[in-house]
Amino acid sequence: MTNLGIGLIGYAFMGAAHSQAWRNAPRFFDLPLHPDLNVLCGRNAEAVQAAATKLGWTETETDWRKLLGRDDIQLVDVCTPGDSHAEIAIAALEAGKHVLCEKPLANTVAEAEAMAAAAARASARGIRSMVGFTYRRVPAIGLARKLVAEGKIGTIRHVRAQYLQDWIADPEAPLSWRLDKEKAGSGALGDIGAHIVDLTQYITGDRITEVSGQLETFVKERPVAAEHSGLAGTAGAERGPVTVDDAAIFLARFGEGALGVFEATRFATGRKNAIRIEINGSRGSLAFDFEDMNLLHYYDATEPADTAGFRRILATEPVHPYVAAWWPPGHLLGYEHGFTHQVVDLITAIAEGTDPSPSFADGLQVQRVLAAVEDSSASRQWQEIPG
Ligand code: SOE
Repeated sequence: MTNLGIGLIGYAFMGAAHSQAWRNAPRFFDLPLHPDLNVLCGRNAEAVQAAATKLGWTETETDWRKLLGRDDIQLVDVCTPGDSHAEIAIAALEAGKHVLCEKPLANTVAEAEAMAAAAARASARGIRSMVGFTYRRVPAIGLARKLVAEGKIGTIRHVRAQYLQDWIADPEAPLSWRLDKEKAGSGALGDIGAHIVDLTQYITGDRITEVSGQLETFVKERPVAAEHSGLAGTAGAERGPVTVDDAAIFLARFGEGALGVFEATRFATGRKNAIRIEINGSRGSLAFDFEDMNLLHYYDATEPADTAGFRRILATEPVHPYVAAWWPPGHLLGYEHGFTHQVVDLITAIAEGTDPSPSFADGLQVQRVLAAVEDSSASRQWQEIPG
């Protein structure tokens, strides 16, 4: 078996999740290439070394350009804030490295366009790229997509999607990079709204064509973080402005005629990581909530009225996507498994010489939807999604 040298940039929340995925993938899946956790990269030498020791990386670098110059790195995994995605990913692709880039693909449509163009050029040279819309790899989501593709719910009429968190509902929760437009591009819209845009399009196999949205920033100023990592931080004495949206809502039209209602917020008190998707079709419905992520609810409208009702499918059978590699039926998967499935699919595509999905072009299309929601909120007009 050939080895695939991995270089990961970033070691906070996403860096840890990706590290676990690279480590676990060959332990549970039969892979055509073996990922080697060669280099962890971050700017602070001491902190990156501590993270490397904890997360299982062999060496460290403090300059991502040096990482790109190394012969023992064939794949660069970008887990930095959005403001550096384009520069790093494009340079990595040009250096002949495969790239996995965290979502949203970029902070602006222009950056995402440049990344998609670089990915297309690299693909012609056999270099692969993927954007990390991890939730696609939840088995129940894969099952939902399959049922839609098989026509089990017929023609889709309604798409209802919410991504609900509450980690900044407290007005004294400190500023993190996720609340800084320069770093993150947008707030709830890009951080979590991007996931439900991708997921609903993935499940339905359809695309959003127009949107009408509203954004709101409820808490306009917060304590500057004395320390911050992942979603947690401690408040310092100074205060600073929140420059992104706290919540985003939008209506959408899909290409094949469905109507969509979307909501992304970090102020849904009591909702920790609820990704709720309900799809109603002419022959039935599907419903999913990530807070109960092993379940898919399926309603078959063709069943006799006296026994029809939502069926609760536990997507933990070996026939469900990815499940056979893990535990016996019913032994449940969690948040981290999606990251492992993501790298399994990426490694497989690299070995097979095919472009994995979601591609940078898919990431660009999501970026266009996000930008259209922002434009709509500013103009108070419906906005079409170009392309
Ligand atoms: C924070 O809102 C966050 O970590 C997102 O950035 C991730 O994409 C999501 O998976 C969980 O929540």
